[in-house]
Amino acid sequence: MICVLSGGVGAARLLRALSEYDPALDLRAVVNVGDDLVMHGLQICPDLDTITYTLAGLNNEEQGWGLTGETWRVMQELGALGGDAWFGLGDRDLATHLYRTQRLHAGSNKTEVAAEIAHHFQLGVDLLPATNDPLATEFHTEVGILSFQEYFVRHHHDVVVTSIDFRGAAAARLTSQAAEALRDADRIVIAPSNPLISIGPILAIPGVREALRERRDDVIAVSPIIGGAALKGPADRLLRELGHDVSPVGVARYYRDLVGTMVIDEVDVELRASIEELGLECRVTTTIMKNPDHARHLAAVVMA
Ligand code: FO1
Repeated sequence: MICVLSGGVGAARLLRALSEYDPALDLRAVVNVGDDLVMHGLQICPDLDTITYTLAGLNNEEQGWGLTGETWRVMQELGALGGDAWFGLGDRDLATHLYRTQRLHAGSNKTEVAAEIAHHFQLGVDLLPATNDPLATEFHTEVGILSFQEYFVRHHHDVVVTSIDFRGAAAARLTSQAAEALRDADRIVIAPSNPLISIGPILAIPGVREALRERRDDVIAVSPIIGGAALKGPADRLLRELGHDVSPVGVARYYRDLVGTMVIDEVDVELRASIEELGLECRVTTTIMKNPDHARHLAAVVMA
C-alpha cells in the first residue's frame, strides 16, 4: 500500500499517474483540509474535490480546479442579485457541495462523505481527509488576516504574507483511517504540492511528524519547485516571503527530518549534491507530468 500526502492539482496528477502506472496498487491519499471553507452555507473541500474530479477524468485541466464543461448560471444569477460570487461554484460542482453539506448535517463526517463521493465517481484511490476536526489555514498579510480562499482567490495570492497559521491544528485529531495509512504503507509519498500550505496543515496535526520521522527511510517527496519556480500557485512566492530557499534544496531543508528521499526535476540536477549533503537521497527525473508518458515515468521513479 502506498500513502500519498496530498494537496490539490500536483497531488491529483501524481495520484492519477500512480494509479495508471499500476492499476492494482492500493493507493491511499491523506488529503489537506486547510483550504476548506463554508460558503453560502455549503461545506466546500477544494483539495478533495480537485483530486476526485481529476481521478474521475472530469477536471478542468486549464483552470486546475472544478469540472470540465461546467456552466455558471447559478453564479451569474447570484452576481446579478448582488450576492457574493467571487468564489466560483459551477452548476455541476454545486451538486458535490450540496451533497456533502447535507450528509454532514445528517451526522456523517468528512471521511465518510469523501468515501461516498469517491464511490460515486468510481475512484480506485481511497481519499482520506487528514482530519474530521476543524482546521483552517490563515494568512497574516499586509492587508490583515485572511482565510485561505480570501488570500488565494479574492486577493489572487498577490499580497505579502508575514506568517501562516493552521487554526485548530493543535486540537485536531488525525483520522484513524489516515493514521492507519501512515502506519501500514510500504511507502509514503509527499506529493509535489505546496509544502507550506498544502502539506504544512497535514504536518501540523499532532502525531503526523512523529509518524513520518519514525519511517523516514520510507518517505519520498517530489519537489514542487522546478528551476526556481512553482508550476502553479504561490509556492515560490510564499517560500521566499517566509525566508526559505526557492529551490528543491529549500524544500529538502523544510522536509529534512521527515523525508529520506527527494525527487527533483532534471533542470535542477546540479542541486543533487546539496540535497545529499542534507542527508537525503536524491532522484533526478522529469517531474512536470505534462503528458501521460512523463507522468508514468515519474510514477516509476517514485515507486522504484
Ligand atoms: N480557484 C480559483 O482560483 N477561483 C475560484 O473561484 C475557485 C472556486 C473553487 C470552487 C470549488 C473548489 O473545490 C475549488 C475552487 N477553486 C477556485 C480552487 C481553490 O481555490 C484552490 O485552487 C485550492 O484551494 C488550492 O489548492
